[in-house]
Amino acid sequence: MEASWIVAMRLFTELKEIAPGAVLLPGFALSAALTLRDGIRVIAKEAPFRRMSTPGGLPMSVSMTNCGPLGWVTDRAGYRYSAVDPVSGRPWPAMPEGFRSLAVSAATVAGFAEFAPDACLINRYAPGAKMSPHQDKDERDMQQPIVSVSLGLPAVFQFGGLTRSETLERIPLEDCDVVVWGGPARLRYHGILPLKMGNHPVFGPYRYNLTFRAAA
Ligand code: MD6
Ligand code: FE
Repeated sequence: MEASWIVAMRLFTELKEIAPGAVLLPGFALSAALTLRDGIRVIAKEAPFRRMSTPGGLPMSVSMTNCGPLGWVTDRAGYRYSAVDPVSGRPWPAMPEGFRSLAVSAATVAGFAEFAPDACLINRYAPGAKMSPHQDKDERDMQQPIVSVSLGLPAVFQFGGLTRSETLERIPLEDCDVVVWGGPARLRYHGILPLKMGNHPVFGPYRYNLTFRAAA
């Protein structure tokens, strides 16, 4: 991205530091919301949302699909990235250019100019769905950040330390908020509290979360 464009983007972007290496960009995805909704619809036709099982065999409460060269999957064999959708046996749908450019812009304003995502996990939360605290450590290059886009219903993000025992801070995430995290924050524990019921004018009774990663 051109240097003058990055300077201009920084001027107009609200940036809140959550922790060293982790920033919240409130409303950063607002201008892309309809593009993202339409993209999710197309992707879900090809690779439907499904509740995957943890290695322990329990179904996750969050429904998931992926787009891009690699997709995050879990089953009895463990957590990993796969180039094919295990349901269809075909490659994951391509990552729409509007998805990729949003993620790269967010990473760039947050100070990670070299972000090159090859995976986009799409999480869908219905009321009651949650994500227990975990670390994201299935990616090969821990120097690259993760870009996380929240869409639809609001949620409470839990944000901890580098060990499971540290207390979790609660950060409210609204529709179109983007969180970028990397560097010293990359391996912090985090989760999502059970989603409250609601209805969003664009996304209906769900919260969607797109997490972009450089997995390979
Ligand atoms: C979610 N997000 O927001 C779940 N992981 O629904 C994550 O697990 C996550 O938001 C790594 C980095 C950012 C995230
Ligand atoms: Fe995560």
